[in-house]
Amino acid sequence: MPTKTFKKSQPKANITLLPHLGSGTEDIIADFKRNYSHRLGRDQNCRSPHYAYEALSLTVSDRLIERWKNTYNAYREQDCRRAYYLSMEFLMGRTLSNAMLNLGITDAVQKAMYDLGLELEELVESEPDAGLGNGGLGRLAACFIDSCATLQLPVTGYGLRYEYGMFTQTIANGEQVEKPDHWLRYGNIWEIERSEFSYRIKFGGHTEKHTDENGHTRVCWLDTHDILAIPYDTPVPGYKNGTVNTLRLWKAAATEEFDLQEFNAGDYAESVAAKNTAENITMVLYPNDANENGKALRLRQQYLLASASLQDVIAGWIHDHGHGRGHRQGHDFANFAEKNCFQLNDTHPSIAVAELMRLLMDVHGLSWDEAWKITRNTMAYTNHTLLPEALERWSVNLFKQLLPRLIEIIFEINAHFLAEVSAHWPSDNERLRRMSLIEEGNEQHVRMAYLAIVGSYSVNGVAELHSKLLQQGLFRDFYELWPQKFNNKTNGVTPRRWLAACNPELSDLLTETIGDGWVTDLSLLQKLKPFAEDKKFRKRWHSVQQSAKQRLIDFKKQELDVDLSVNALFDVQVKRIHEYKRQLLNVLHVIHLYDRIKRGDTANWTNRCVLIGGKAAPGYFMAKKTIKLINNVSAVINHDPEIGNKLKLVFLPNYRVSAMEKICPGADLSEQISTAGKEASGTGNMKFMMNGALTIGTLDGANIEIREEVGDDNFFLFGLTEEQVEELRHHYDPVSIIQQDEDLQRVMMLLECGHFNQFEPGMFDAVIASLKSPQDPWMTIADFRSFIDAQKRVERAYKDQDRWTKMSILNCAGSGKFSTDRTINEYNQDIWKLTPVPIKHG
Ligand code: 26Q
Repeated sequence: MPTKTFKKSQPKANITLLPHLGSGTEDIIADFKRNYSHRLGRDQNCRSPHYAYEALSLTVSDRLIERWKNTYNAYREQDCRRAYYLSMEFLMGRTLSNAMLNLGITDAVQKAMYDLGLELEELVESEPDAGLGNGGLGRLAACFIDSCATLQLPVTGYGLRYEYGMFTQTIANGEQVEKPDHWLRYGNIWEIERSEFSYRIKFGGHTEKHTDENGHTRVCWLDTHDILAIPYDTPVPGYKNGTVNTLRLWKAAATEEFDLQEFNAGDYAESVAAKNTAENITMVLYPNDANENGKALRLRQQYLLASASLQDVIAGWIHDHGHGRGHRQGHDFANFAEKNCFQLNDTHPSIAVAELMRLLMDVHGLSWDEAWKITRNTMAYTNHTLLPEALERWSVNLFKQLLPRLIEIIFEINAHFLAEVSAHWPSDNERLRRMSLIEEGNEQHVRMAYLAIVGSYSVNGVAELHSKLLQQGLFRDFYELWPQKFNNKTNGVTPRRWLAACNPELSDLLTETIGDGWVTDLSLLQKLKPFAEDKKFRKRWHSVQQSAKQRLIDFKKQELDVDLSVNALFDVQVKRIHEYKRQLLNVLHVIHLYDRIKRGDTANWTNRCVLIGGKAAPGYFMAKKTIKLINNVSAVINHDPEIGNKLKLVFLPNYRVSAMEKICPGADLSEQISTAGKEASGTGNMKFMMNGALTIGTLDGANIEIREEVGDDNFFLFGLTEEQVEELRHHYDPVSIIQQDEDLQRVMMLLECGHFNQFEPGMFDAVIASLKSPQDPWMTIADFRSFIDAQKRVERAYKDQDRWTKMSILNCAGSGKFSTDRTINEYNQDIWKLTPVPIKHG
């Protein structure tokens, strides 16, 4: 382990002066060549584009690092208030093209590579995705840190450096097969290991009370099995502004005495195996996008993230503010809450509430009251789900074994909290039971969302409807107690990745038409509105859209054995496979269209190509069945000559960030069809809208706000409202709905007679049963008719290509609200209260 500083006696080595690296084509060519031959040791005989990718990435990375240092120094010098985004997931995708865009060197690099006889596109494509997240929540974290850097806010992302990211999905016989994603196999040139900032993380052991020299009771956590958290830093560049923020990801490692203990016990093999247990902690991302409860390894991961990140912030604090020596321990934390805040990305890092208490009291000697005041003024919690079954609960017994000191603190927080509740609602025992951080029952559980709410000064949902429903439903008691804590922050996506980088042709057209200000002020897209009436402009828009569709077809050509035509309506649903997202409703519609073609009902037909993609959690039975159904229906439809170009159904395997970058520019129609009241926000909906797709959707999550922005005429609305869904629950009768709808009856008949599983009897029984169950929480059948009617409106609109194009322009023009720049400005104004830090740059 490298020591933290040079020996005091040594003079400061003069090794920190950085030469400024030029960004012209010639500079890039020279550095590329040097990196390729000297650092990587490759020559013209090397066939793999991977090393050219690495040489270029090193070249680009070197240009980030000088700005990175400047940013780091500026934050330290100005002693500014800072925020930390704590997240178990950062779904970053690829880095190279984003870094080039934000440095403003894409054109120079393109030319440099051309001069070298290389295809930039090919190098970019050889970068693996950093898939350290499941879906929406992880990608939101990535978009957020991009916007923080662009807005020049001093925000650091803290997460875990999983050795294996989100699994790779392949399809065999129509079914999902998971392959491990060893994304670090060929190294990761973007990260820098900083072992000098490693911390010890305790697990197990027991606690003891003792009285210190000042007569205060102190708790010691003893006989622990420690592991080491080692940080790896990745630069996060702002858009052409000199700011480079940091994403710091922790890797678990064995401590030195870990080896020694076992070694002294004489068993070398045991020793190496034990080392593995430590290093396993950050081995793999849990591939569930809803709660899979109870796994000890997951709790270890969460605690590692919380503890290492808090220790890191506190160490930095003491380093910069630790001049209060001579005072009683703890004095130095007087301004800590003024200068620091932590945003918790869902409850996953919420053990941070108890860990900050522990560090402040047990390590730094603060009293309970002092520590609690700081904690409650530094933590802020974002919720991402309305499904009660997805709220995290951890067994108290597991906590006692793994984190005995933390469960003590949680119980004490609960005691103080329940006293507060009692004072507010005297002798309301039912309320105390409901609000307790500890759920009683056969086994006690910690309600992590409640811990997060109690320990935070801000609690937010991620779309207006979602935030409203949290206040009226899931967190109602807490809202009654502390209404001022609750707020909404509607999600967004970064327009750099999700428009400027992924759709260069559309970007050029936008910039030519309204200037380039939209890249950092997306509300300027409003200026496009008048152009919707301009026939020449519409023609250009249409041709840009068509060429994006062609690029999508070309990208998928090798993989898929279907012929797709740019003249068909591209109808796309890509997202995690989940019952509440209702991919099944989409399939019912496809089967209905198939049935119409088969019975000759094809007057005025609109050719349609339905693309569905997404991963199922490996243990989620119904989600896996849904994938199988999509693939089986697809096989029947796509191989039927009678169907031809009228209808195609394609399952897009291994949906991920880099796939979405090709998919969203090529979509005509975006499917956002969740059961109303179930999708917290959605963010794919925003990416599609920004790229000119029209939405067919329910009044759910951010769809509501999308419709508000673009107007009812430019949005295909269908389905029950959240209130209607809740009302219908009492008397939902899908079987009678089916009986009363001939089209639906025929669709169900095709499913039930095994038309799509001729040699696989019973394959879809569970799917059929769930659709027909009066208990079906997702009420797919209830929205069938309304969905079919909305799809007919889609077809009519698409027939009139000019009208469609107009609507497409207006969708893009209305998407300004959904930039994470707007979202982050709101977080900053209402919660973080940071001042932007300008960075000098050349
Ligand atoms: C929890 C415990 C154990 C293992 C895994 C998990 C886990 C992991 C990921 C639970 C949930 C998630 C991810 C949730 C998620 O992505 N939610 C989505 O967040 C988006 C961003 O706010 C919203 O737009 C979506 O509506 C919401 O579903």
